Amino acid sequence: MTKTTIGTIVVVLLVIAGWWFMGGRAVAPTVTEITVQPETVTISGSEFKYEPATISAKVGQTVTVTYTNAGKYPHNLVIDELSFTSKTIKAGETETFSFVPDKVGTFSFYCSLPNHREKGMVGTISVN
Ligand SMILES: [Cu+2]
Repeated sequence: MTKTTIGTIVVVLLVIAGWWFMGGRAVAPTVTEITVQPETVTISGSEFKYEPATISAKVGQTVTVTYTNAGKYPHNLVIDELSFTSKTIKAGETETFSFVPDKVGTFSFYCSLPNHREKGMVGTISVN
């Protein structure tokens, strides 16, 4: 056999191996998701914390929050970077509100009633 023949055989084997390797997984092309599905989050606020204190969302996604005030004082939820302020929710009440993140980043949400943020009523929303 000449070097050229051996080279040709090697190339043919590589092509066959590649075809076999790809055939197992590349069945259908991946379709990029365009529609962002809405997100529903349940948050409980009390003295002086949020539960959960970490939530995540996507840009352009409608985030609907069901917020229960499980504490004794009124509380709310503010996200400065997303220009969002909920109404103030009284003790024992539940409110539902929505916002749509318009930028990527990690932002704080907090209770804007006097001193509540300072006492620890802060959470984090990561938007990607
Ligand atoms: Cu509060």
